[in-house]
Amino acid sequence: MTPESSLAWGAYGMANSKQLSSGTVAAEPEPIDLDWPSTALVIIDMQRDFMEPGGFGETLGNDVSQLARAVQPIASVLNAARDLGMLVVHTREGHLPDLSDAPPAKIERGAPSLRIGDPGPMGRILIRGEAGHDIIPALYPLDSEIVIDKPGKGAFYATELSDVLEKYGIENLLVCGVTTEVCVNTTVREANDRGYRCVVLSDGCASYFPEFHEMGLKMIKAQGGIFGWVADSAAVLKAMTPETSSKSAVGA
Ligand code: C5J
Repeated sequence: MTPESSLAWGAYGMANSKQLSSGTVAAEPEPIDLDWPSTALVIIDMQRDFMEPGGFGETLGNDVSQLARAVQPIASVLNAARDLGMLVVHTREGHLPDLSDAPPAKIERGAPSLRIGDPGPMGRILIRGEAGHDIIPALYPLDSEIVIDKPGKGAFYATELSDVLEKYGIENLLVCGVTTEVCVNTTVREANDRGYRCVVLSDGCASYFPEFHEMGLKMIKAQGGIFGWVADSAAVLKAMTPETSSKSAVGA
């Protein structure tokens, strides 16, 4: 652990003798040992614009109810991460009100019922500061948590995420959110190329297309984990929780 990461652990954590410093996650394609002080929970785009009627996701013709299944698994892992004092990062996809960071090729794409920047029932579609751009109440960030605003699908593109992770000595990412095959997959691929070990929560991700969700997870864990590992929230919680894990405790 670098000095920065021990600082992060102290700053974010309420680590005590009952809390774990590491754990083994029963993941696919194989179990992975994670050191919690150098692991961040990254929650991708759990925004009203994707999750609720009237937002960007629905304007594209999607059934937004397909995404609701990811909320409870994410909430469970988020609570455990907060208890452990892990670094928590939330991301939001969206654009500046003047659309200067939105490529015309993105705005003009397809035939949505409303385009990015148009006024909708939750404010302008996919625009920073509008109600639809915000994170859903069930997963709302604490003031101490990091929120990364991103103009693209990947959380590293045109954001400060690399600097944040480096500052806190992060080497591993627990990744969840929506949608599995778009922003979660793009972010995991970007992270993998930057040297992070990514564990994707299978039930903490969702897609408007269940078959894309399945394939999106398969693509990550295939070929010996070509982009990372996949585990469900129960397996991750088991590794994070003192009562259920056999791993070492902080100070033990
Ligand atoms: C999409 C995302 N689906 N957060 N964004 O456009 O996956």
